[in-house]
Amino acid sequence: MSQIKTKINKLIAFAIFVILIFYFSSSSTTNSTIATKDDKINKSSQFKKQQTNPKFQKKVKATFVTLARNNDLWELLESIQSLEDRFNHKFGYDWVFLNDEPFSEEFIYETTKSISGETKYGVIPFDYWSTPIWIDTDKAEAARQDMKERNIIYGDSLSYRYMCRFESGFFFRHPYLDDYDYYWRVEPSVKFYCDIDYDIFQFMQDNDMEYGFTIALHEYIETIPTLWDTTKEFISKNPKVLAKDNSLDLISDDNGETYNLCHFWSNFEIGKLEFLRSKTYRSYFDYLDKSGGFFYERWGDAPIHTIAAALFLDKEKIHFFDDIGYYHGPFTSCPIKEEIRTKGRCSCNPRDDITFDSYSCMEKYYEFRGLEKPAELEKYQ
Ligand SMILES: Nc1nc2c(ncn2[C@@H]2O[C@H](COP(=O)(O)OP(=O)(O)OP(=O)(O)O)[C@@H](O)[C@H]2O)c(=O)[nH]1
Ligand SMILES: [Mg+2]
Repeated sequence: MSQIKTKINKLIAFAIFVILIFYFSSSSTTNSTIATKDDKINKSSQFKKQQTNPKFQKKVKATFVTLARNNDLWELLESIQSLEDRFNHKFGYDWVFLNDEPFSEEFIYETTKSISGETKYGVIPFDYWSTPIWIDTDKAEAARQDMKERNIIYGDSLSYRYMCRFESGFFFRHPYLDDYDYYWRVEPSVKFYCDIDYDIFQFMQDNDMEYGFTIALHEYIETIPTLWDTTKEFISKNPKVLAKDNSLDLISDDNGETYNLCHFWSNFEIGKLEFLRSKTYRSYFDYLDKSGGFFYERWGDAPIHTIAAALFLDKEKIHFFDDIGYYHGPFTSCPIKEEIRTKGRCSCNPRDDITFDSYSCMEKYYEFRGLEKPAELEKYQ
C-alpha cells in the first residue's frame, strides 16, 4: 500500500514538474507580436528594455522606425551602430522595428543590445501587407511580367510593392507608433558620416518642421506613369487640401501640368507623424490606393511622400539637413561646408557628395528656396 502511495506521489511530483517547465518556457519567450487579420495587435507581447537609462532626459516623443526582414539583421546592425555612435548614444531615443513576420529571437537580442533607447518589435497586420480585394490580380500579374521584360528595377516583385504601399500608407498606423510625435526612418546598410551633436527631434519640434530629408533625386518615370494624373484628379476633387505656400514649383516645371519627378529619397526621412495621420494625407493615400497604381504600376513611397509634403505643407515646414553625412547605396550626401565637416568630424569624401550632381534635384531645391550654395562647391566640383 505504501509502495503504491509513493508511486502516486512521484507521479504527481513529475506532473507538477512538467507543468512548471511548460509554463516557464512559454512565459519567458520574448517573441514579437503575431499578425492578425483584424488589425488587433497583442500589445502585451512587445519586447522592451527593462529600464530606460535615466541619463536621457527626452523632451520629444520620437522614435526611429525600421521595416526589416530577419535576414536584414547584420546589414541593419551596421546602420544602428553608425547612428548610435554619431547621434543616439547622446539622446537614447527609442527604436520601433516592423516586419511582415515575427522577428527572430536573434534579431531581437542583437538589436536590443546595440540601441540606447527602448526597442519594440511589431508584426504588420495582414491588411497592411497584402493585395487589397479591389485589385485585379491578373492585371497586376501582367504588369509585373511586362516590367520584368522591360528590366525595370524591382518591376516584377510583389513584396517590393507591399513594402512601398506599407511605407506610403500604413507604417504610421501601427499601434507602436501611437506613442510618438516624430519618426526617423532607417534602413539596413546605411551610414552616417558626421557627429550630430544636437537633438534633431527637438530641432524639428522647436522649428515647427514636418518633413526632413538629405537627398533628392529624380524618379524613374516607368514606375509611376499615372501617379501625377491620379494626384491631379484628387486635387481637383479636394482643392482645399493645397497649402497656401506649397512647393508645387519644386515638383513641377509647368505650373502643375506635369511632375518633374523630383522626390526626397525616403530611405532617410525625419517627419512629424501628425502630418501622415492627417485627414488630408490619409484621404490622398486612400485615393491612390483605390486607383491600384501600387500594383498595376510600381509606385514608390518616396514620390508619394514628396508630392504630399510639397502640396499639403507650407514650404517652410520642409527642411534639408545639409549637416547630416549620409549614405544609402549608391548615393552619398556628404557635407562640403568646412565648418560642418570640422564640427561633425565627418569621415566622408566631399567629392562624393551628390547634392549638386545631375541626378540630384537639389539645384532646383536651392533655387526654389532661395538658398545660397556653399562657397566650398568650387573646390570639390
Ligand atoms: N519585413 C520586410 N521588410 C522589407 C521587405 N522588403 C523590403 N523591406 C524593408 O523595406 C526597406 C526598403 O527596402 P529596400 O530593399 O532597401 O528597398 P530600396 O531601398 O528601394 O532598394 P535597395 O537599393 O535594395 O536598398 C528596407 O528597410 C527593407 O529592409 C519585406 O519583404 N519584408
Ligand atoms: Mg534600401
